[in-house]
Amino acid sequence: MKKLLTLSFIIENNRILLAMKKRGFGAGRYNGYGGKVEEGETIEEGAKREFREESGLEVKRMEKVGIHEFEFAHDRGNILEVHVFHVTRYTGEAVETEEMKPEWFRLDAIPFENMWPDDVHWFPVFLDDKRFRTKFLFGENDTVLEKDIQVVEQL
Ligand code: 8WT
Repeated sequence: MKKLLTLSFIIENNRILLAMKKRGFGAGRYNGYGGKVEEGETIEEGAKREFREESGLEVKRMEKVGIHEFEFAHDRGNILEVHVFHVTRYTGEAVETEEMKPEWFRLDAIPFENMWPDDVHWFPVFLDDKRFRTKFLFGENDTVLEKDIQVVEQL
């Protein structure tokens, strides 16, 4: 089974917008904005909706930059297919919600120790403005058991 999710980031002026997830899946970690794609919406529509709901920002333009396949060792066969977007035009200012506390980070000071353990592996490719396809297998405590990161011409 595959589940479709989105994950979106703003990068501007050598800073990236991350949000501390305050509750639910991934609580205690900085992350981009995203979530499940719902029935009846495209992946892009889902990405924009989640971005608006979680950040208060309205996406005007975004570009798909990567696709992850995440799998957990204790749940083999259940693939989380995560479509990653770079938001290049938006309106508004990020607000704190019950779910997320936004914070801008310099690109040379990304808090990888407080992020998903896969991020430290693929962010360099993302920040280098390359397109990517990855597969990660997670074990106990979300440790990375296996990883495969491919730079691709087209997604
Ligand atoms: C990540 C958001 C994630 N890794 N890098 C994530 N960002 C299922 S493992 C995982 N959510 N979930």
